[in-house]
Amino acid sequence: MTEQKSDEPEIKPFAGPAGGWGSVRSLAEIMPREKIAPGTLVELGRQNKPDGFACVSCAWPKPADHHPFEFCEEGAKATAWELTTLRTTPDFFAAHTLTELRGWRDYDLEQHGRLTHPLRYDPATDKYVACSWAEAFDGIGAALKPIDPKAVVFYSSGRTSLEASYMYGLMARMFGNQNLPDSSNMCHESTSVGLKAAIGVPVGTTQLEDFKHCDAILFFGQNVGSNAPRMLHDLRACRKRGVEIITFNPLKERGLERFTDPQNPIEMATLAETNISTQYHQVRAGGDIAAMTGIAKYLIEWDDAARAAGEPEVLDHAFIKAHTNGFPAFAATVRAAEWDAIERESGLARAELEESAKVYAKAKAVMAIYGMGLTQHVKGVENVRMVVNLLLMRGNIGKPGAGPTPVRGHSNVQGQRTVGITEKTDLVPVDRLEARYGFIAPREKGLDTVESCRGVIDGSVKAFVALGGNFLRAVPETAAMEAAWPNLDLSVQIATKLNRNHLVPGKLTYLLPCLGRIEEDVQASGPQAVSVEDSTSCIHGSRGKVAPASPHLLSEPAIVAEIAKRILPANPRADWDGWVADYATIRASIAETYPDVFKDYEANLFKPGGMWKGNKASERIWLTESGKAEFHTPAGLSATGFADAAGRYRLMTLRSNDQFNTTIYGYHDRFRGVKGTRDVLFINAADMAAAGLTEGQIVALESDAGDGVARRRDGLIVTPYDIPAGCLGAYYPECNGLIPVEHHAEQSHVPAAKSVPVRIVA
Ligand SMILES: Nc1nc2c(c(=O)[nH]1)N[C@H]1C(S)=C(S)[C@@H](COP(=O)(O)OP(=O)(O)OC[C@H]3O[C@@H](n4cnc5c(=O)[nH]c(N)nc54)[C@H](O)[C@@H]3O)O[C@H]1N2
Ligand SMILES: Nc1nc2c(c(=O)[nH]1)N[C@H]1C(S)=C(S)[C@@H](COP(=O)(O)OP(=O)(O)OC[C@H]3O[C@@H](n4cnc5c(=O)[nH]c(N)nc54)[C@H](O)[C@@H]3O)O[C@H]1N2
Ligand SMILES: [Mo]
Repeated sequence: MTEQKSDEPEIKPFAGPAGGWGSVRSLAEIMPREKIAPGTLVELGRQNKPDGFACVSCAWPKPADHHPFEFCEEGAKATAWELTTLRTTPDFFAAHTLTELRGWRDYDLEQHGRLTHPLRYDPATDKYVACSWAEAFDGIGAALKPIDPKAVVFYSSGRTSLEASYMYGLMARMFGNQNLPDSSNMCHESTSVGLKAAIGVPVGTTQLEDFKHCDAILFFGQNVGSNAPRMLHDLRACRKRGVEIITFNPLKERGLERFTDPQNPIEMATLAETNISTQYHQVRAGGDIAAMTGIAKYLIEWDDAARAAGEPEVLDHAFIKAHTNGFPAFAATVRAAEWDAIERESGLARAELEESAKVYAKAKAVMAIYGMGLTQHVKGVENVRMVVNLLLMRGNIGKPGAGPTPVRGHSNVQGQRTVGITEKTDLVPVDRLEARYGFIAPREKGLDTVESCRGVIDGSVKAFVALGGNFLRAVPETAAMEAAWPNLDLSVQIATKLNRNHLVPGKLTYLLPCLGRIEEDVQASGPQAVSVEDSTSCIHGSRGKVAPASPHLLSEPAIVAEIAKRILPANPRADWDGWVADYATIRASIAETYPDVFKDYEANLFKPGGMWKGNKASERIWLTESGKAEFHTPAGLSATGFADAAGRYRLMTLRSNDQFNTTIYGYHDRFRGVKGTRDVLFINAADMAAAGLTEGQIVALESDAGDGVARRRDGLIVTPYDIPAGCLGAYYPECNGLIPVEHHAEQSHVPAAKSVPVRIVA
């Protein structure tokens, strides 16, 4: 098979709604491309249903009262991607060197289909060659054992089940480190850090039920139409009840504007649409702290006036007094903030913020929904804290219809943290692990994603094991990372499809193919189920029923167990083989380790709507040091972490509607009107004119981080777009090479992918 070329680029505005006939047509393109057998499509009907499988796409909750088809266009694409009948076999690798494959696009690599055999990289021929599982595991064991445990990284991506994650985290700790970075480190770690400090839980406080009780929603930096489309059902139901939805996003994202339910025959036939946002504010990238400060300023002003006039208060003083800390300092800073600075930093007019504040001030229950537009900034944690500040001002946490609602990414990314995938000691019950397994667990903080990157670049990391994901492509600083990777003594990649990371070998490299979640997983005790935790802390069982892509695949728990057996001393208390034989025994061990969270785990595995793990902040019990919810006073109004300067732009790296992270499904970002290419630079028309650029001109971006490192991305098509002045948009992961590894959220280390300092080179 030869590399496929993209269609002719075509960029023109898209007039349709999110969902609608466009999404049906999009699926009609995907299914034949993946060569899906028609019968296999019945699997879509089992998606996100009790006793079905949990969708491998996003982490949006799976309702108890499900729709007949509880999937969306994106979920269907993700399913098709895994069920494809295409295969990347040893013959494929015999025909292509890695040097050659490194010239291919991400799309073309994954488009060859599922990996079928365990592979070892052969430096002599520069090719992957098939090997036996025993050879791979023995090789990995022999390579890892002599390495200082502190120099080994165990990465995981958020798709991995609770069962495999628990085993993987335990294996790392028994081996001697907590170097357990995961995709969450690039994603909602700002949430985990920010919410934990503010309200004592690292997760959102709301559930699906809250959509039935809110009367306003604040919606920051999440592209629902592409990245969590099933939420559109909940938002649409809210709009039908008259709920106000106030959106802050630099881009006019179609899903936040209009939606036609592709599963509703009447809406489809009549082309009926629901307007989603009732207010749409095109905030500058990094301008949310300023925008929220403006809203808070109005609330305080109106509250002063109301109290002076003896009218009902605007702030919930009773709640603030009983439940919070730090309000006076916060209020003083908000009072002192200048409107000029608020308008400049947010890019929004004072009158717009007044409109938002009016809605917020009269709403009785408000949810604040947000995504990467808040977390991926240098001040990403401050963004999250500011959301909490706004909610606390009117008691909008811990009552029906109210609370912070971070929209998690990968389908089990939140769950991985729940069962021990973390570099932070205080997030794991080390005492209980030690008592149960009879070992001394490491207490020294492990490496997160940014620290792992530093370690690869400076050579202190010697071995890297990846349970899923595409680390090299997902992280910043692509050039330095790819240059340093070959110095690793060992690189192990456990994956379903070929990706860029697999093409950059270490001194010894194994590529191990595993089962996907949709496939039947049969072990000694029979067919197995796994489990995942959604964005609202509900845990769901998932049972794959499709025949595996190849007879040579092993499950993730089986692969982890075999590695563990090779690198750990025998320990009868950790029964790796027993766990693999029957995953219910892994769940029993999880429940013993986390008895509060996993009560009656096995009995509730397939409970409709999932088993809720509980949330103290939602009961207004604050597990913070002070025992109260904490206001946080932001140190400044900008979230970018760098100064504005002539010619310096804020680059947002974005997902298209036709990708899942580094997996590129196709070259059609329907909602943004881009077809046949991903080499696009979205720019404000006035900026374009001022810089003397013309539409369609090919330009480069260069890093403007001031750290003396040259970073450059060529070949971008200048595309005038409705985007705030001074901001640029381009696609992730193609532009990751422009992000310095040290450009990350200060407290959470999430790479600041939504405001990258760059300049345009014509
Ligand atoms: N189909 C599909 N689904 C996915 C994924 C996928 O790639 N494809 N990825 C999954 C994963 S892992 C994750 S984390 C989520 C990601 O889902 P999102 O959180 O939606 O992440 P992004 O697509 O990166 O874009 C975030 C949005 O933030 C806006 N934005 C950028 N900068 C700012 C800012 O400074 N302020 C504000 N207010 N907004 C800003 C952008 O315009 C964009 O609309 O989706 C998950 N679901
Ligand atoms: N510039 C920029 N960078 C970003 C972001 C951004 O918005 N901008 N977003 C960040 C975010 S939010 C995230 S979550 C990360 C994503 O980082 P990762 O989670 O590391 O990347 P993915 O692209 O989701 O991983 C895709 C690969 O996972 C493997 N895979 C798929 N399914 C399975 C499975 O069931 N088991 C196993 N073992 N492997 C499987 C396949 O081989 C596939 O190639 O990227 C981050 N990087
Ligand atoms: Mo993510």
